[in-house]
Amino acid sequence: MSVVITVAPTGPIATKADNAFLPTSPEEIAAAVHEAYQAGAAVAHIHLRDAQQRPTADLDIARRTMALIAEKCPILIQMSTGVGLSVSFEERERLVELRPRMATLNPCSMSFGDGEFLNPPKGVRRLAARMRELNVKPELEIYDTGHLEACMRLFDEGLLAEPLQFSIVLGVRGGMAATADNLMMMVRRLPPHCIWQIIAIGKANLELTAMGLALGGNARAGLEDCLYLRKGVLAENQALVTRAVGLVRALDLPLADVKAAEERLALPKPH
Ligand code: KMH
Ligand code: ZN
Repeated sequence: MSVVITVAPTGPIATKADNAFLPTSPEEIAAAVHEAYQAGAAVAHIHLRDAQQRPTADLDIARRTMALIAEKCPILIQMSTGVGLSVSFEERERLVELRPRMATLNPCSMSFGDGEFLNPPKGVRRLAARMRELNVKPELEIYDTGHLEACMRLFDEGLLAEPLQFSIVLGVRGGMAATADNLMMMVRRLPPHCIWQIIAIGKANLELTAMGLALGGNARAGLEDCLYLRKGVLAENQALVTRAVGLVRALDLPLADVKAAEERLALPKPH
């Protein structure tokens, strides 16, 4: 089975003051995604920023970013509905109306660093149902053990279709710590026949990405998760994707191109 590498070039938290390579405008994001595609990424996890670098769910910015990416390469677009801590759930959920092939679904509210990440149960159900109607594949972000059970309840209610696609997110302050133990525990708890990827935030990014790949997962790479290549060396998105692809090659695993990723992720056909 081939391995899917997703690039997450921007995220909701960092700014250019943290890392000058962070792409924030639609043009910069599209260029970074294109470079990541050339380095081997098959999926792009997209957060949007306004002209002041603030997270936004502005539909015009989203449309423009999606169009610029599509002009450059056929990478699969996974829109973040997490967007950023300052944006309301109602604004965030509207992004799926643009019908990206995939979008994130965050099942629970939680502390997120010094802020709050709000995903109210009614809103999550409404968004899951709408994604199913629109054929937008949810990527279920699991930051803690109970988030997995919350997803399984959505599945039992018919709001999610198999194969379920999980991201095991380790290292957010407010969620599970970035440890090998936590990764092993979560992998053991996953339901059969699901698809999963490792998202390792911060310093343990390299080791836990390697471990996730060795355990049979897909992986995410990019400045959303990790601003440094190593201590004191700021990263660029393409270098982080190249590093993840290097791990895939070192493990002698086949790397998924866009077509293989569509199959591996069992993406519904676009409308
Ligand atoms: N927006 C962050 C609080 C997602 O992309 O859906 C969490 C996040 C998840 O980045
Ligand atoms: Zn994100």
